[in-house]
Amino acid sequence: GTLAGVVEYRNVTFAYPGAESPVLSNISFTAQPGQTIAIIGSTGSGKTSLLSLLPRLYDPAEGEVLLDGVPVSRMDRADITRRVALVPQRPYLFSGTIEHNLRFGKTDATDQELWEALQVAQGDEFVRAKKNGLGSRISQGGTNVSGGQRQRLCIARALVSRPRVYLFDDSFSALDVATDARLRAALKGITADATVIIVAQRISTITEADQILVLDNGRIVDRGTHQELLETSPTYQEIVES
Ligand code: TTP
Ligand code: MG
Repeated sequence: GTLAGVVEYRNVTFAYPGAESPVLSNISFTAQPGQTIAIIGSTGSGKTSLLSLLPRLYDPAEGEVLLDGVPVSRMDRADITRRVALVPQRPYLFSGTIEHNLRFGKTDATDQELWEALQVAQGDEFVRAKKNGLGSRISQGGTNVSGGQRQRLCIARALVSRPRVYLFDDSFSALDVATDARLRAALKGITADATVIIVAQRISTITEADQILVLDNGRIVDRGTHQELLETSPTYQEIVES
């Protein structure tokens, strides 16, 4: 079959424009289709910055980010956007209907696809409860829905676009533990052959990840499964105990 959704960071070092010191140093990892890779680390450790390099919100100073073996620096952003969906840490909704927000990036999605995505994202109930359903209006910035609802709509939007690679930046932390667990269980089916990279705060969100990268001050200090890290990584143990 064709390779689709292989993500590779190769010795990536990155500093924000104008900044003196890098926020990411020598980052290397590979994520394969069918895998879930989790990134964990304290605030400011560089998790959001790391994700931002794949959709080319920024380009690294050194090293390469590759998608299916091709450096993303040689791909145009529209091509990357078709294959990679980023659910940002501060999910953004624009003024318009829920339907309009969900179809962003895949305008020809059917209503059934929208409802399926909402169901996986645990957002179907609150949308159905609204008088106008999918036609309900969202105000600029999504201020008329709660933080957790906004997150679920942004997750549903990513699902509607059917990417090869999903990037979830802390997308589950505004959800209660039970909703988080239901959402991830539903997500498993729909993302089974995609590549999933999850930034998380909560350990329970990532215990089943194929690989967990522990980020500290812009470096991957440890990597492994939950069980391996419990046995080998003092930094991970600290996070688990916190
Ligand atoms: P982040 O990559 O935002 O760190 P994080 O995502 O791990 O943190 P959190 O858990 O709070 O979400 O930031 C890493 C460093 O980069 C930090 O010193 C802030 C800096 N930074 C910028 O200078 N500009 C930016 O646009 C961002 C996102 C971060
Ligand atoms: Mg972040």
